[in-house]
Amino acid sequence: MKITEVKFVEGFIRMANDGWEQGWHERNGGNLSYRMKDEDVAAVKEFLSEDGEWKEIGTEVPGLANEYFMVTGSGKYFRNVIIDPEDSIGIIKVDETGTKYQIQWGFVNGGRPTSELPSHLMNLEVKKRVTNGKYRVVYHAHTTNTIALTFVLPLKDEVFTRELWEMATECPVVFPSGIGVVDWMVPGGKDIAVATSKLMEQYDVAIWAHHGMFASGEDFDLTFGLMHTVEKAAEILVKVLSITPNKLQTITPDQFRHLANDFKVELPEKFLYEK
Ligand code: 2HA
Ligand code: ZN
Repeated sequence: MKITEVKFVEGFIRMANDGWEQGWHERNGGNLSYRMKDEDVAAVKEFLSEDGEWKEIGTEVPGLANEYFMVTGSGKYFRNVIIDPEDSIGIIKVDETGTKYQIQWGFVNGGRPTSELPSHLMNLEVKKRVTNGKYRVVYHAHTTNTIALTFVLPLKDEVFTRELWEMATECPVVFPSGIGVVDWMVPGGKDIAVATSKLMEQYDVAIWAHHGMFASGEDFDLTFGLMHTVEKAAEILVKVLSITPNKLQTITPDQFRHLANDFKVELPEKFLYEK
């Protein structure tokens, strides 16, 4: 069996390619990470090597000590993942202190994990804790319409959540806890990782102003679907705002409360403010 035939590897590659086909990954834009299950590690054990150097993550993730992750590579193109996975993606292990990682598979041409590794691992650590280990995927993409909105909407969680909820009835059901927004920051380091992972304590989605989006979920389908739903809502809002700054009608706070009741989701009142 080839490693690319193992189910989680297939799922990872398919998700990367789906993102590319959406137009969210110009050049080397975006990155993807997956916290592997014990059975995933067992399924690829024969392909893993423990000879690699231990390198600094650039932050501390003690809650992920000794865990394995599949991640996209720094400077690698999502467009190439499907044709050359061994070059574009890799498997890393985090050490027992949660400060170092070792490449155990992939990145065959001297590559290394995504420049956003601190954000990915800190988000995965928070999500592992707050979901009791359920969430395993963190996805970052340069979603066109969501980025466009960061130039015209106030950079506030309440505003992005409410405006995007109004764009499609399914939205509050798909992301009932809402969306967090990070002001413009330098990407690739610990500071933006700390800011994003703080938002991930309560949200499954975080928007980076003038940059892109982070989404997290249980598996590849749910995480891709979440990113897709938010970006679709953003596309509708861009179209609406392009027609007129004033909506003639929309979904009202009371209608959201009614929906929450029937669909058995909890919608925080902070998003249902009167305008
Ligand atoms: O180039 O998207 O945020 C990868 C990125 C950095
Ligand atoms: Zn980016």
